[in-house]
Amino acid sequence: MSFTLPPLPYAYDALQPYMSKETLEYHHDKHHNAYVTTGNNLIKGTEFEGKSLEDIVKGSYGKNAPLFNNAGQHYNHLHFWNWMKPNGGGKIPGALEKAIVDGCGSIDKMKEDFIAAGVGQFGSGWAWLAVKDGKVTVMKTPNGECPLVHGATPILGCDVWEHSYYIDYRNRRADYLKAFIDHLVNWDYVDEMFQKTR
Ligand code: MN3
Repeated sequence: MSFTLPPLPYAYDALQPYMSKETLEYHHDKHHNAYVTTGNNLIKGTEFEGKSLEDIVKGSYGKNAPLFNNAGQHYNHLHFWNWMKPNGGGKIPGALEKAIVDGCGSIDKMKEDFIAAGVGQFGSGWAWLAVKDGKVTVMKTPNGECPLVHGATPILGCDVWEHSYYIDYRNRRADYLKAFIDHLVNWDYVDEMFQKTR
């Protein structure tokens, strides 16, 4: 199975004013596309050809850094586009909301910790909500890593590489994360991933 770049699930201008058309054009068409193309070149002739994306991410971690970086970022971005939607944020489905309150203390505390994780990730990386040992928890990872390689299952991630926010927010990463969690998150997709962990 080779990697392919699906189209965005909404129009390039659909996330304005929180994420611009220009950001999505660069981020999806250039950055994500480069992970797909490079990943496809790197996987040729390796033991990972024909495996599922999740198995490639987990199997290449710590063994084949160039392949892991590109496969990991392909996995992260496939979900990232779906973790957002126009008029996002808002109501969190009931069972997921309860699990977040159980794991993180409250919805407000989860948002505060999620933003702090993204701001506190030195350099490039991701902020996450993940399910670990049955509990919803906030995590952060560097570069192309995701919770899958740390014994957890991601249910929400926010890309804090500068390419994700610098056009719209310049150096204000905290403002970007706040806009993401309050106005962009597609909680139905988060819930879909959460339900698969149950
Ligand atoms: Mn990115």
